[in-house]
Amino acid sequence: FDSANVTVVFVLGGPGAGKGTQCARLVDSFDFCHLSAGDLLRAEQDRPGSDYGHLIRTCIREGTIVPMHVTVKLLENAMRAALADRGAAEVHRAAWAAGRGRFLIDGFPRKMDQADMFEQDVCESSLVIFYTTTEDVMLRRLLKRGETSGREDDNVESIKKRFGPPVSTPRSFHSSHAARRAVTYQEQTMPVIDHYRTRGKVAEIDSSPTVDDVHAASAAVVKSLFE
Ligand code: UP5
Ligand code: MG
Repeated sequence: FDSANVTVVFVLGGPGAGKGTQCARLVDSFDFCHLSAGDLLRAEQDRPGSDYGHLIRTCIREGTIVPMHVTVKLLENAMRAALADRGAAEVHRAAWAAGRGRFLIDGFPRKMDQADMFEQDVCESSLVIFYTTTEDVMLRRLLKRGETSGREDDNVESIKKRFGPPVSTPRSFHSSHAARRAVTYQEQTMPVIDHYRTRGKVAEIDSSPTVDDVHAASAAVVKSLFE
């Protein structure tokens, strides 16, 4: 993809931080195409004939990260489809009609190797929106969503695995348990944030307030990208 024609915004934050909710609002305000890596993986998992269904289901339940080539390919395909679809139902608006694709990539990259692969093979990102709140808030939101979501990972056990061990966990604990334990958000995703932070691309937004308030903060950041 030519970054001259495509704007990519990564949206990161812990499980239940509100990525999907905020992306939906940003789509309405800025004509983005919203691609959730988790949603694409769940769709691939359920696709009859997929070679990856079993692998994806296991990773999602265990809160581990699906091998990156699977996720990057799904994202790339979805981006191509959206660009080819320009002018059609979902992406009919001004920015796209003028030949510029705008993508919100939600829940990706969660690991440094994914970030490198995406930027090399697909496109550079312009901005990383990073939603932060406490694990308490995230846990409460996910358990509430779990009452109706049908998501296999909206249960206490999977949620804890998705959070990963706290950053303060002693090293000795990691070395004996890391191989078996899902070490996800804190250990793997934080280096991605740090990487983009040194490049001045991270907008950190507190996602504890109401959906409207978080949206206002998010819209202000995104607006500056297009001015
Ligand atoms: N809610 C949201 N905002 C609120 C607010 N301000 N006030 C009150 N309530 C609020 O929100 C969660 C719930 O909170 C909703 O009910 C919402 O109404 C409410 P949501 O917007 O859905 O949060 P989100 O951050 O999107 O949470 P999600 O559970 O989707 O985050 P995860 O990062 O855990 O899930 P994702 O789908 O991205 O990934 C799932 C799994 O896929 C991963 O664990 C991993 O196994 C796999 N994966 C990969 O392997 N590779 C990838 O690149 C991506 C995913
Ligand atoms: Mg989500």
